[in-house]
Amino acid sequence: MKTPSLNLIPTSEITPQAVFEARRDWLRRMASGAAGAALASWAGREALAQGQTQGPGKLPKLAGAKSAVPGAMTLDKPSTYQDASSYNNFYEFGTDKADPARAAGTLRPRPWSVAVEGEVGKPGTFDLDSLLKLSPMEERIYRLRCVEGWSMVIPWVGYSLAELIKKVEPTSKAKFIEFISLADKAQMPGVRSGVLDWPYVEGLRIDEAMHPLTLLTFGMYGEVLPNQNGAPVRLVVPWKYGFKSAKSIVKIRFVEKQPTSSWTKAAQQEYGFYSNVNPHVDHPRWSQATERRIGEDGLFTKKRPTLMFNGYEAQVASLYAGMDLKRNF
Ligand SMILES: Nc1nc2c(c(=O)[nH]1)N[C@H]1C(S)=C(S)[C@@H](COP(=O)(O)O)O[C@H]1N2
Ligand SMILES: [Mo]
Repeated sequence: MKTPSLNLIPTSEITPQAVFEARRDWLRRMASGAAGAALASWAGREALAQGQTQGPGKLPKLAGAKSAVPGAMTLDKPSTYQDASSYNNFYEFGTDKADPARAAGTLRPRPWSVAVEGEVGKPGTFDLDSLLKLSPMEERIYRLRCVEGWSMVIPWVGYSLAELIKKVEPTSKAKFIEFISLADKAQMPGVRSGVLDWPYVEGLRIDEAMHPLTLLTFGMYGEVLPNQNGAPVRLVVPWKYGFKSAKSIVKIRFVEKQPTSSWTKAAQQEYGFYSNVNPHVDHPRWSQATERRIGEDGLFTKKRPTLMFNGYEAQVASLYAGMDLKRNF
């Protein structure tokens, strides 16, 4: 099998169509090579959708794409690839929504590895290829709801983080997991600024991390992640505000004590540890009752009501039984 030659050419120097073709080709080669078993179901779905899949910038048709996880799909119309890859939060590349798409071409998503350490029986470093092969890929159409009040619907590709967690055998002391993003000034111009305490750190309770909806994510719209969306591997935790979904992860640390995230460090009263999407708990400076769906903007477009747990209440509410979600915001 040939080594995937992903992103050898800077994205800025080739047309989006060429990028798309290169990624499609990469996927095809992955599916037929050593990683075939791992990617078979992903490629199968891609084949199912063939003839309907449109390139970046077009609405993908996802008929036939099903996730094995109950409740993982939303019936909402997916956002366009163009919106999902050009309106981003990735402070390592600047604080403006347009910055990541413009600046993230300097991120090198290969070679890449993720260190797993702390309270586990089998710590170690996983290179990207071994992570890709760890479990079959699934497509999951999740809403992503930002704390700032906008949302998108994105067909992500990955597998439940639980698959990796089981492999490394957490000890009885592993109560929380910390997710640490790359912080490399050479690749990420925003890391030179003091806007956040780098590296970007997020955390989940172990049962939240083990929940089947929590997706270790490698792709979107049937392709590998574009740099600005957190290449080559990120988290997507669909019932929490977007910032809980750490991008470009290099370290996963199992710990006994609740970690402090970069956002909590930046403003403790505004960003709590749980950060579950909750229309009844306002951000100190704005309401969280409604949201603006990116791509539906217009002067007279009505905002959408924000749903409890971002619409995943049936799947995740039991994780918080008996907890005061106003206090544990
Ligand atoms: N490393 C890192 N991860 C991050 C962020 C960031 O700035 N740095 N922003 C978060 C926020 S606030 C949101 S809303 C989502 C945005 O993901 P998207 O750009 O793929 O929509 O990524 C999250 N993950
Ligand atoms: Mo966000």
